[in-house]
Amino acid sequence: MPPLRQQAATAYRLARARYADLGVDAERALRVLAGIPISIHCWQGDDVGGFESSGGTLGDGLAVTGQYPGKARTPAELRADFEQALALIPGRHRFNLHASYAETGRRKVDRDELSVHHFREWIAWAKTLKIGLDFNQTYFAHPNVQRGWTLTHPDRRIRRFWIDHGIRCREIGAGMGRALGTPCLANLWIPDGMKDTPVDRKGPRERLVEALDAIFAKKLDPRHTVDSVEPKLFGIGAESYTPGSHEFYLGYAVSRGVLLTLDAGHYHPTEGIADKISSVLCFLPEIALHVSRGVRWDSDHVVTLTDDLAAIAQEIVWGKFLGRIRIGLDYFDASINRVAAWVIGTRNMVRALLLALLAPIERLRAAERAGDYTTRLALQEEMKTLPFGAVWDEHCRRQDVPVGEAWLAEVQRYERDVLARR
Ligand code: RNT
Ligand code: ZN
Repeated sequence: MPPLRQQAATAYRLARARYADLGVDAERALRVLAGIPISIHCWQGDDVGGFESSGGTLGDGLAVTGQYPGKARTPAELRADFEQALALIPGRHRFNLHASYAETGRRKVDRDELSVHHFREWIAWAKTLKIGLDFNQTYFAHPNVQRGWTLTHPDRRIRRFWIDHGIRCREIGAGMGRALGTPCLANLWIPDGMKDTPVDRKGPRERLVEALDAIFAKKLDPRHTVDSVEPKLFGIGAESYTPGSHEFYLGYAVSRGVLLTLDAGHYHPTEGIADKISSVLCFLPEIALHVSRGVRWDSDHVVTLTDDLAAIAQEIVWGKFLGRIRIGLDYFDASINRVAAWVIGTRNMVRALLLALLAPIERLRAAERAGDYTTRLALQEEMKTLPFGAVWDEHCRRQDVPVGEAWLAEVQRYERDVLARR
């Protein structure tokens, strides 16, 4: 048997011909795919821990479960782990930081005092890797999250603290984008909500509008940073009410000209985000995604190649929205090797995009336009057994990352040599 890489090249030649018969250009699909960046979240590497000296506990609507050994304890470890993951993922991607990953040395710097200076090591590292950075404001794991309130807190002083945090974070995003020459997405999600039925649903929302307007008051250069707001239907401890609901932020994003972040785990368990994409893009120039996998609730399981994921990728590709959607990931599993979690989830996101790129979409569209739903259904089902795997392997081969499951041995070696010694 020839080695795997050689087999892959042969299989690809056959697959390419098969796709060509259907009017699909596999070469073009690979070219497009190579240019799609995924914003990979830092927080899978250390269970959303961050590096603040205060070391607050997580909570505030977020929960990480599992005790797999070897999590990153320092920024240097997180960077090394991520580099290992990147070496196993085809394509050029981005790294998505949270404000709680600031490096402040021995000094305690509170969230309302952070500046781009505290991220200079991250920026220098991103520069050497030639990757872009994205950023998230951190409204959890802090003593000023009180009774589940941050930007909607009834106390003006607490609101002010968080508003200042938001302002600082936007400036940090701009600094990152300026330094790296690629606009940084500065995303905002707050955990605010109520466990039980509120009697005042309006007040917190009015306070939130005011707080957001204060945060976004200053216009920043979109070549450096763009803002986004992330709605959520519910959270742990906020089962009955969240002021920052989908309707709230959709209205806010449209009226204020900021992006909307659709997180796959933030809706009713049977409600997918794929169908929302073309709706919100009728009214917003750009959106962001937090691709995640909820299991019964917003559990943030590692992204797998599900029908939900395939549907998201189809909407992005078939809707010709690639230039208007910033694809990011959001999950955290501490029960498996964390480097593997990054690799599995990101490879699946890329795989789903490739599947969509390889669909005979012109024929499907023509059938649908003609009302020929028989052909549409027949093709949709035939698509599922086309030789997709051969094109995927070819992508990995060309991008110089392990083909097939060979990446797993690299992760196991890294676990033995590095993670197990922590
Ligand atoms: C929480 C949101 C948010 C966080 C990260 C850590 O439900 O999805 O995006 O997961 O910011
Ligand atoms: Zn999210």
